[in-house]
Amino acid sequence: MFTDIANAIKNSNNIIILPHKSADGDCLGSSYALKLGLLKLGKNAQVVVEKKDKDAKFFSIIKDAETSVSTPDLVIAVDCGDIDRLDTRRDIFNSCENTVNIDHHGTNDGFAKINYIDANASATGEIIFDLLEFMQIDIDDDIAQNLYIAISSDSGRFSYSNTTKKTHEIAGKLIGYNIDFPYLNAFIFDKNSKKELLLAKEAIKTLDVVADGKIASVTVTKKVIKKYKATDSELGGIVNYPRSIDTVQIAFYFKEVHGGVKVSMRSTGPDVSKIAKKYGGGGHERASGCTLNMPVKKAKKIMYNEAMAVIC
Ligand SMILES: [Mn+2]
Repeated sequence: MFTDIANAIKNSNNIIILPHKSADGDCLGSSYALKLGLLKLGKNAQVVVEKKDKDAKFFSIIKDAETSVSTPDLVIAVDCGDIDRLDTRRDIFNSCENTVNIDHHGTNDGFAKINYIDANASATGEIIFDLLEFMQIDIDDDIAQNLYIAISSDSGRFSYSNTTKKTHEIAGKLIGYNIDFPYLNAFIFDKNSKKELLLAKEAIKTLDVVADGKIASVTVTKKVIKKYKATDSELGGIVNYPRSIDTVQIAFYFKEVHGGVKVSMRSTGPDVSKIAKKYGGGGHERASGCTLNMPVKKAKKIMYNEAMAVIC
């Protein structure tokens, strides 16, 4: 299955890599690991992130090299469940004849010319690791660090149910390189800026628990986002607060956006990707999202009803 992607890469010289919007550890770690690998093959490669994500906190641990690609002959979408996740960079994708889609979201509809989707991978980083091995590209310390960030991020540092024996095996190989993995994990999961904690405080004030404690949500309003000048990167962990309640099966984080609400869902078992998909979004069985063009109150009611229908 990697043959088509490997050939597309071999036949190209200028490659643009596109991680999803609201960039997280997996899409950035995977994209930059792939980029550094492509440079080793003698290709010119550049990762183009969404403008809003240029200040994502992950950039202080991601390893990169200065490059620039103007006219790509290959564009690779990384960790993007659907083409909308490319946001303002869809033009870059659509204007190139040769496109690749590498992802692990089960709801991915295969929007590129060549698609590689493995919903069993805990992170897209696992797929990139396999691809680099397949292409016989030597992993070095910098690539290992990016891949470790990717896999640890999406597997909840090897604790979520998407974690497999293979996840651990790859991670085992990666920590054999010179990477400070305790620091990386602490950076991803334990460290907050003061602003992130204040945002969490605002979110927790809105905590709503229903259905005998099985459903919980927090909401972040436009007003709060404006007050703190909060970025997506700084709001990335908010859904973990309602999710952390011991009785909760489905947790929601409602983020008020222009003209609607961005909904993030986490589940202990019920398949929330079906709910997300029904409303134009997607994701994984236990971690999904969608955007609803309606006021928060209405969105909340609809999402709660959907959740009620699938909780145990
Ligand atoms: Mn991912």
